[in-house]
Amino acid sequence: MSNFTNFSLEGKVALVTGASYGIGFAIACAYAEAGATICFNDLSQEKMEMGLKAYEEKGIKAHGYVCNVTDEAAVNAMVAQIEKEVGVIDILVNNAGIIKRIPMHEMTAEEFRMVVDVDLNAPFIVAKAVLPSMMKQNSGKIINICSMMSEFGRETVSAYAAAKGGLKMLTRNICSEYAQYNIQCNGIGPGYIATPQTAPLRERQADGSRHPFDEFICARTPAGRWLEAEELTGPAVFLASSASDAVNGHVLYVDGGIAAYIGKQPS
Ligand code: NAP
Ligand code: GCO
Repeated sequence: MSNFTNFSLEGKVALVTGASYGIGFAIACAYAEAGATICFNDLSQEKMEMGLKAYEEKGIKAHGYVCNVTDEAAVNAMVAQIEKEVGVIDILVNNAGIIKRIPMHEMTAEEFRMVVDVDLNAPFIVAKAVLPSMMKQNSGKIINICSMMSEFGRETVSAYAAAKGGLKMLTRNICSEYAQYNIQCNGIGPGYIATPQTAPLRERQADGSRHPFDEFICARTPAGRWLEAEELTGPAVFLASSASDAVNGHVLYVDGGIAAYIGKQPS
């Protein structure tokens, strides 16, 4: 089958975690456009219903679930319910994530554990829940949403960087252990995306000036701008489709060139 035409997700069932809005929502909408049936979860009934409405407004009949991805029993129950009422999950996107921006010497161990629980332990839990059916059908796609912090550190994000660095290695390990079942596990490493998660880094200052971090990121990104969630969707469809069956254990950085760039030189 030609790789140039097989980006279709027709007939596939996709689960995107934490996808009521933000990056997960954008990826799920693109998957629906490529032909997939969309399943997503959120932490609250309210946010999940908000998500369902947002999908409906785009003409997408999504299947929404309330599930905390750190709760293994709840995840297993959600996956079983999806398999019963929708079908075997062909594509998993581990998207749900949190960040806490606290200087490490001020961060409590509990705060560190909370971030690692959502950003690393949960991708393990959800991937483990979908693997048995993928192994049985001898096919599957697992995509972990990593980060520039899978490669770089910065002040105040010790827990997040540790988790996202671990997620890069979990991605490689799932590849190593499950490629024999025709399961591909890859990561997407977004650059700096304009979503609620980064809104505090873009807020206008009291005097109306740009946030210092906003200026920093635009200088650190060769594209000179924040990226949009929709700019992740082409790579996400590629990694979910048969066009990427020979791509495994890879983290695809969709970062506007950040990883290649030392930063804007003084003019
Ligand atoms: P976001 O706007 O904060 O959305 C995160 C989503 O995850 C929300 O729907 C949230 O639900 C959900 N979530 C959080 N904890 C959960 C849990 N325990 N169980 C279930 N759902 C949970 O984040 P985003 O910017 O779209 O980022 C999505 C992913 O991309 C994250 O993994 C993030 O680390 C990663 N990422 C983001 C950027 C960026 O620049 N934005 C760049 C690189 C990587 P609630 O709303 O109910 O809390
Ligand atoms: C931060 C940002 C980043 C982005 C993203 C970059 O505080 O540095 O939130 O961590 O979310 O992970 O790839």
